[in-house]
Amino acid sequence: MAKIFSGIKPTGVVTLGNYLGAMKQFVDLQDEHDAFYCVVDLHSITVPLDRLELMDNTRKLAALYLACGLDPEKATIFVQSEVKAHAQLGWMLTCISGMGELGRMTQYKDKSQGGDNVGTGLFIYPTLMAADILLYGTELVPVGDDQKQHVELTRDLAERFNKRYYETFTIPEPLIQKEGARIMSLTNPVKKMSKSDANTKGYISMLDEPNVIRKKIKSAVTDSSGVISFDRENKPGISNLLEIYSLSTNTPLDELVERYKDSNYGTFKQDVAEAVVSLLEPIQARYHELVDSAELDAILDAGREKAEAVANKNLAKIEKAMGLSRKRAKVNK
Ligand code: ATP
Ligand code: LTN
Repeated sequence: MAKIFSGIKPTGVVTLGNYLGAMKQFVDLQDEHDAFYCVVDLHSITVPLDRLELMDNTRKLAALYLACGLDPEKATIFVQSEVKAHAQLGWMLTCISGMGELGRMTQYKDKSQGGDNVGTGLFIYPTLMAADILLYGTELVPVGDDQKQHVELTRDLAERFNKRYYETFTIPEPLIQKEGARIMSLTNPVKKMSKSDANTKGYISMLDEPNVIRKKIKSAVTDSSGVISFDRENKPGISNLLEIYSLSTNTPLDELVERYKDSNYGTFKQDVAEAVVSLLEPIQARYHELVDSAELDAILDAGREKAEAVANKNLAKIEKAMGLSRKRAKVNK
């Protein structure tokens, strides 16, 4: 069973892009792998956030993980800040990283654009992400396309550490699915669907009401050709809707293209909207049962214990490898 780690930030809403690009894959992978899924709250504080809002977001995201089908009997589900080893290893990896390589991260470049007052946390964010991954001996990291560069940096840091100290870390690989890796904005289909989009029409929240979903899809930007076909370059809007439809109903893309070849954008959009509503309704119902429940706390408490046991054991070895120990012991593998 390969070891898997992934995480989502509890920042604002969770979008359909997060679900189709990441969470859906988390669920599919939990049966056959040793999976750790984390609510990465320490990553959320890289930008200013109201404390009560962050607390609510953490619960909401954990409830959504479960509502989407993550099963605590199969996967370890926990909150990052509750396992202190993440911050500890994050610092250790920051110390072997370079300003140049961190400055080249596109997420940092995008998020720091135009601000004079860019937080240091935003800059060193990828070393904390590397710590999340490396702490568990992770082999595979299921993420959307935008995180590939961070996983590559994680690999570089792990290799550097292994060379400089002892052979300590497993070198992880990103696991990026072919479809759904990049769900685009509904208002600007050449930009990724993002929870940080100021225009709420650009994304579908996992908790949007059915009528809101219908309205957003109805007003999604397309093109004027009137032909329903998959061509990401020339027809980004329609291709994005086809991809959303395909993933929401587990129907192959070519089957949908064939089905709608003589149809029109109006009918097509209505059907996409109904597919998304049918996907999200049961998830939302389960979410509402869980979000304020004691069951959620019990699951996260158990998840923390399981994660902590693995993380602390591995951290002790990593600290020794780096020399963070009073005893001149050899690394015991
Ligand atoms: P932001 O939109 O603020 O940059 P984010 O949604 O990318 O945030 P996270 O919440 O941490 O950041 O993302 C969690 C996972 O969702 C990551 O694996 C990311 O690659 C994936 N993801 C996010 N947006 C999309 C998208 N539009 N399409 C596919 N996958 C996505
Ligand atoms: N950086 C990621 C979130 C994230 C993550 C991780 C993903 C933090 N730690 C570990 C996979 C593995 C993002 O911005 N989406």
